[in-house]
Amino acid sequence: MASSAVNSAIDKLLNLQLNELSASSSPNLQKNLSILSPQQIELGKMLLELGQGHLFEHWPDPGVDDDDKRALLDQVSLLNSSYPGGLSSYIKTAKELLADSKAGKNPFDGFTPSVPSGEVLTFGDDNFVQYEDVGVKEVQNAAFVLVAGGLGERLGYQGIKVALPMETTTGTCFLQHYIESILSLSEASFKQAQGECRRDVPLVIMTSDDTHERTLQLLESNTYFGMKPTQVKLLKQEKVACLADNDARLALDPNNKYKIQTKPHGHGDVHALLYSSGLLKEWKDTGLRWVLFFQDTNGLLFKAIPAALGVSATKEYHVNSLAVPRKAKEAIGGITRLTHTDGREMVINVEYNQLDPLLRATGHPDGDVNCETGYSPYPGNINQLIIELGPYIDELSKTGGAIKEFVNPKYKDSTKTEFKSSTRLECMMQDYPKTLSPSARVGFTVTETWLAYAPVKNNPEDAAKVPKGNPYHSATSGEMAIYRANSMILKKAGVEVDDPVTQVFNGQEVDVWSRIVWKPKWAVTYADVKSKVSGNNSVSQKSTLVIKGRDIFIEDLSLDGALIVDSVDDAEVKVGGSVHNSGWTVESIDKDSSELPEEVRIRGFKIAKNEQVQQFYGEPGKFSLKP
Ligand code: UGB
Repeated sequence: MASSAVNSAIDKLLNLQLNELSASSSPNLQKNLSILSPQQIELGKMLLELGQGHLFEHWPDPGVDDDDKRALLDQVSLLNSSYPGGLSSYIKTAKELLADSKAGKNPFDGFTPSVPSGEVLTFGDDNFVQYEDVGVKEVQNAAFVLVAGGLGERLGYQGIKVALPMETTTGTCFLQHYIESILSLSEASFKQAQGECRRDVPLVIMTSDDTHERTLQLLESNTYFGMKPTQVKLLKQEKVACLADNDARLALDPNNKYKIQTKPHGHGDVHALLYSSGLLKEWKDTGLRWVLFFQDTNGLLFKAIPAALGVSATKEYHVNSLAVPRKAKEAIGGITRLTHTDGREMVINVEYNQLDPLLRATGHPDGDVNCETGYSPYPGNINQLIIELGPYIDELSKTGGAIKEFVNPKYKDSTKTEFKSSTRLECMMQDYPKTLSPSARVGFTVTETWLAYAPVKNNPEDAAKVPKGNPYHSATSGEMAIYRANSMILKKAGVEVDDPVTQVFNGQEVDVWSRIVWKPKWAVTYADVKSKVSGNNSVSQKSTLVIKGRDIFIEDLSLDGALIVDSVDDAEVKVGGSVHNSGWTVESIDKDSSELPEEVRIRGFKIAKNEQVQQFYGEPGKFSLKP
């Protein structure tokens, strides 16, 4: 009885919808109504209202490809629910942005750029050490968010980028290093804030269909690298519909006429995802104050995080972007003060492809060039944002996390009527401050590049073409940057570390420093390093020093070879004396050699382990290693 009532209601609905649709121009959809559910019919109607009738033009009679037709509408349902405001909002914005693009409208119309001022840090001075101290205390009140949905097309690596070894001396991958850094920082933070209850600092990873399964697998097969599984949340971003023309007609997949082609929407999705997940509110309720955003392949970043968080807390910044001196034309955005003719002002990232045209259009005929310092006057955005949670939630409650989008169609010719291939709307996480009120405290913190920024983004061929003097941003330079930073930090702490030698790998000239690597549990701040190094120490250029245990103290060590020391947390080990052996060497390899794994080929070198002193202290107690 009840079911026949439901059936007759559905029939009525179908008839009603059928009549509504007859007035429209999609006979093919109309004749297929009987194979669709009421929800699917609603979505079909919505598409017609949005001018998307072409999606049904090729639909055959019922009985042919019915599952495919339903699958298309299921995909529409997902595209509709995963975009703030749904597909109608997506198409409306797309039409506006495509019209602006066709008219050649400059997104910065009316704005004049100038160089902003921010907090400039010098590694190791008193100011830096103080900020680090404040920052470490704050870590207990922070949540970390890693955006890792990008496929890394520029790098061309087959795997996910967070699984790449950050350096090949120990083979530690980026994700392991990030997690261990967060765990060690929160341990240090807890120790400082004695008496307070201990929190598991949350980590969110934004993934996409391209990275989700493999990220989860990497975590699960490594027992979350020491984090509690409940501490880590994966939020998957969905792709957005591609646009075939200036009328924002959705593009069908060239290989499947029952599928809308989709592409990534950009890292800006992270804000809407965090908001809709409910996590922000949960964090606020447990007393958290900061959200730290970071990217997938920067092995140096955590060296700058404590000080930058200290700056946020001291200056009470609602938004703090980390920056480094930028070389003109380097593929990182420039942090810029934009002043509008109507008086509006903001400090915001201008993306690397937009900075040059903006400067040229506003009285700087040379565009994006270095100034007398040898760097662009605009600090380079490294997309590490520290956002204060309270004001962040207030803002997202208004916007739902939607970020100002842009579109970048490649036109067939100057009439700008047709695209070479479909396009889509995109958004960037650093554009979050664009909607903030002028009273919001938005600042930035500049640190030295060697300390904070060495991403792995470019494949060997493209890296070798980078203009001389500009950073390569490759797996080769990313690894060498770890050794350089650790060598520079030890030097600052009083260790005599030999100068580097210059070598060429995969067509890139790099400085090869001693291969010095330590686990975050040994040191997460400069103060930690200083407290663990004393006396007269020296490390030769050919040396490798790997410190894995927490309480390992280096005192009067002369190293010329390879030394690897590990210990359990309750063991205290003093390492000194003279270590001399043939060590581990950095050897050139052929990047086209099919016998070597891709992780090695993209670097152009491998580490040959010839001879070493290696000690593991597995029992609690006090020990001394003096070979
Ligand atoms: N990412 C996602 O999670 N989802 C996406 O849809 C896309 C990317 P890229 P890009 O610091 O070096 C940025 O591609 O976009 C993740 C800044 O815009 O590596 O060219 C992805 O997994 C630029 O201003 O970088 O440039 C990765 O973790 C500058 O700061 C991150 O987003 C530059 O990064 C960045 O994606 C930089």
